[in-house]
Amino acid sequence: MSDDGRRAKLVAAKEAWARAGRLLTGRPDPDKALRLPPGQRLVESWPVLDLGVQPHVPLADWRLQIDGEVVNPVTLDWDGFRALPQIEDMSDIHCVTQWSRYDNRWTGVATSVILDLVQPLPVARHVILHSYDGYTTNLCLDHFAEDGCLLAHAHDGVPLAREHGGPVRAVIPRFYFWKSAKWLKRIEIVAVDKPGFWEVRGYHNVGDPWTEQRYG
Ligand SMILES: Nc1nc2c(c(=O)[nH]1)N[C@H]1C(S)=C(S)[C@@H](COP(=O)(O)O)O[C@H]1N2
Ligand SMILES: [Mo]
Repeated sequence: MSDDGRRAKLVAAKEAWARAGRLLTGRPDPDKALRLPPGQRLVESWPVLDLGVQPHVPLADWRLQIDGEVVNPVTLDWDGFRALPQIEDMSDIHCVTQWSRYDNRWTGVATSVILDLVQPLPVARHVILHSYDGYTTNLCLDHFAEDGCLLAHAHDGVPLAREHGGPVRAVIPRFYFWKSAKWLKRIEIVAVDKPGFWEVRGYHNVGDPWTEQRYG
């Protein structure tokens, strides 16, 4: 099947889930509720989810553009990105397709460092993440700036594999994992919200796993 065909099939299947409200359980599991959000199950493996294409971006060609409602728009190349202060953070993954994966150790640049660099204007309220595969997803600027959010280039101490979004992906642990854009290309800071790829296809605009904001 062609890439376009695969993508269309995958998108249609997930849109049907949203229409049917599948996986909504409405109640947390009392034994696991402290760490496992309602309706989720723990996995040891690390599933790969994409739109049927995994872009290959050589480090020499990789750029990250941060622009929009900011004082100082910036385009980083690989050396510029790696020269920024690096942190490590451990967090859990919760995917809307029901799997959760604990204790992911991410290395990269805190989103707060990126925001300090570009200085959002007072009108800035939302962030649109754009990826090399054409994917987009949207977040509140305040949520994007939270502790634990980073632009990651390594996972458990090894460079992030292409299938998981390398060279660099967003990691936004507080929300379902579709908000964590892989193959990150551009961070657009905006005044007016704009729903992204899954958000316009029946998925929730915010995506908090603890209140099961799967569809909306
Ligand atoms: N660029 C891009 N980012 C993406 C996606 C995608 O298709 N393209 N899928 C999202 C979804 S639905 C999930 S669950 C996670 C999956 O990340 P993983 O493949 O590393 O588990 O990436 C998210 N980020
Ligand atoms: Mo997902």
